[in-house]
Amino acid sequence: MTDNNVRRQVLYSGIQPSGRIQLGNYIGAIRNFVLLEKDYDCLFCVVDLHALTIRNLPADLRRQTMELAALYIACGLDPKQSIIYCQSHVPEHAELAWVLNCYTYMGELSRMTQFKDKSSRHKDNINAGLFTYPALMAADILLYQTDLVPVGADQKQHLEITRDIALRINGLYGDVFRVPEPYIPKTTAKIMSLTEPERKMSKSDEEDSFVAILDSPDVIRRKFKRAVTDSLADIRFDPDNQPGVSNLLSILSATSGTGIDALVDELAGRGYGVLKERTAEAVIEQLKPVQDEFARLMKDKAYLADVLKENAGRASVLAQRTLRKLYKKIGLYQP
Ligand code: ATP
Ligand code: LTN
Repeated sequence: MTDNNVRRQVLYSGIQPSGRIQLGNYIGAIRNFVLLEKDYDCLFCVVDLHALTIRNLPADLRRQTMELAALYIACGLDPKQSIIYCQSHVPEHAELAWVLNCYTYMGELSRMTQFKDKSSRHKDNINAGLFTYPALMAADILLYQTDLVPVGADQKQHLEITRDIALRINGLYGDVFRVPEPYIPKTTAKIMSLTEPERKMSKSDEEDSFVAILDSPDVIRRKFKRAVTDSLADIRFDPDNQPGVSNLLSILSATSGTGIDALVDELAGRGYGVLKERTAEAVIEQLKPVQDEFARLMKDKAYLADVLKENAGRASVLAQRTLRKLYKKIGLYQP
């Protein structure tokens, strides 16, 4: 964090180590973190406690946690400047989440689309953590007096409930929390599944539905070749009627930097095969430097462990300030 006296704005975001990081996470979230890093005091969290809301094998969860930390750095984030850390290493997250749970209503939580979506996909494991997930997410954000939260469009509702909880507590006890603003990119906020383009791309879905950031070029080509399109044989950007083709155009535009209208003009009259090939190649090229840097970092686990340890310490100092202030305000006796 900066040394001068002017308070820089705080930016916070998190990703779950619940699977292999996919293209939507990259385009909708991580890529923007890198652009914002220089203008804010940033914290980027591996939200491993959130990942417990879905069943993982312990060995997978451990590996994915390390991989996500490495991926943040491989994508260009600087762990000396920004605080890149793991949620479970900073116990204040769980402590604040408990308090926020007591200021969050069942009615609010039951309106969350992520809860409805995940509980319908994991019917055998509709646990209380899945239900109260937004209170833990609010704790992540509010602990650091966050100003800005860059996320994909799917997280908008969770940001709204975070703001509501902050305003509720501030209303009752005076200014405890800064009320955060979402930062949701307009054009690429939602990358859709390759096999069910009406649904968002998600790392916990079946393998062919998403492109993992670490997929090899051959796998990426194969996944795009199999991507669901339609029978209209017309390359147009029309997400309602041609969701598959429109999603490919969004991905191609996001990775090549060419606007969607220019791509539609250029590809008019050509087959879907060409669109798929072009998209696959643009994605491969964009991911190559990230993959190379990731491979290098994963060879140095001691470095990654040091980064996580040191940064958890930096985060904890900040988190304790907010927690102490809140405990006092709400009447928890503090000797
Ligand atoms: P899971 O399937 O485990 O819920 P996920 O792939 O949805 O995972 P998260 O860890 O929930 O990923 O999200 C990390 C970040 O990536 C969030 O900011 C989220 O908004 C963003 N994100 C996730 N999926 C997409 C997507 N398809 N398009 C754009 N942004 C996305
Ligand atoms: N809920 C988010 C992940 C997440 C998060 C956060 C994002 C947990 N805590 C704090 C931003 C800020 C998700 O499922 N994508």
